[in-house]
Amino acid sequence: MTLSPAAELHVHIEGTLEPELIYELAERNGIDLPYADLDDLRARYEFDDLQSFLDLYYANMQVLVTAQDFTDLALAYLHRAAQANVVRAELFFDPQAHLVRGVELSTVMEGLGAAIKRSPSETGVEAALIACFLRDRPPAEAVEVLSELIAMGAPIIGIGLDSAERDYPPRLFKEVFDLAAEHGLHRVAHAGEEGPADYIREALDVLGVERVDHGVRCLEDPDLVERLVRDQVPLTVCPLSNVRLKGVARMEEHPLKRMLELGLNVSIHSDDPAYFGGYLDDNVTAVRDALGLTPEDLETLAANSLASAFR
Ligand code: ES4
Ligand code: ZN
Repeated sequence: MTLSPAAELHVHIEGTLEPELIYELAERNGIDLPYADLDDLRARYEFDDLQSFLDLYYANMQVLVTAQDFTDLALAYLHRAAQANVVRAELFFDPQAHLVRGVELSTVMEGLGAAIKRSPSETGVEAALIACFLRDRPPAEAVEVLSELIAMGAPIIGIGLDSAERDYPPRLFKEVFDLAAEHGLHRVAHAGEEGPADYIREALDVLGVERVDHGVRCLEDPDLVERLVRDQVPLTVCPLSNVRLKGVARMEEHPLKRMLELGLNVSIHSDDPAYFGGYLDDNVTAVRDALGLTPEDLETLAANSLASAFR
């Protein structure tokens, strides 16, 4: 099936690290992996919730060491995205997750910067970078890291907020979002994935975000839904992620169709495709089959993604 052209607006580049590439990079960098073999690693891709996934996601990043590693990771993803008819990809990355391991910001930016530069000619996908800050790290550290990114002229179009959501309300990160705004950077945040609907409202009101990543728990708050519909706030929904992290019990119960019917500005994305069982096309076919989405629904979802892109 050929899908309509779409924009991938919610993908963590570190979450595109496939088990095979983990082994390849470990070998290249002389790193001993704590797994018996590739199958042992693959068997660990079963999660109970967001935190159980994040534990493996952060552990596997240890194989990313050189600028070349980051370039290879991003280009491998962009080639795969092209197969799903992605024409524009706005890639999240987690600078703090690399800094805490002793990998310099300049290494990360050199590697990812080279990939987005080469992508149009090598993969046909136009790519951009969004630096995400970890809500389970100190807010002051986020300000420090964004200041460094700005000072070095890093090729980022915006900032986001990710990692463990519960008990880390968006308002804690007002300062870094204000700094981003002062520098003309776009702003997005994960909210309403595991956290309450109120975090979505806070992300809009306190952080000034232009898109909400996930946002599915808005459905618990009718007044918020009304506002999101009225303002057509983009919600970047990741169906396979929601099922694999057990926010939604089965794909048949995913609220995406209901969200479309309510008039919310939703689009489909892949989050951490190497961990959650598939890329953008896999997400689209999974929800289509489980929820009986029509060709018109799919067209609306793809059009929403393109309209919500920062370009
Ligand atoms: C993430 Cl699924 C998800 N949620 C929050 N933070 C993340 N970082 C990478 N994947
Ligand atoms: Zn995400």
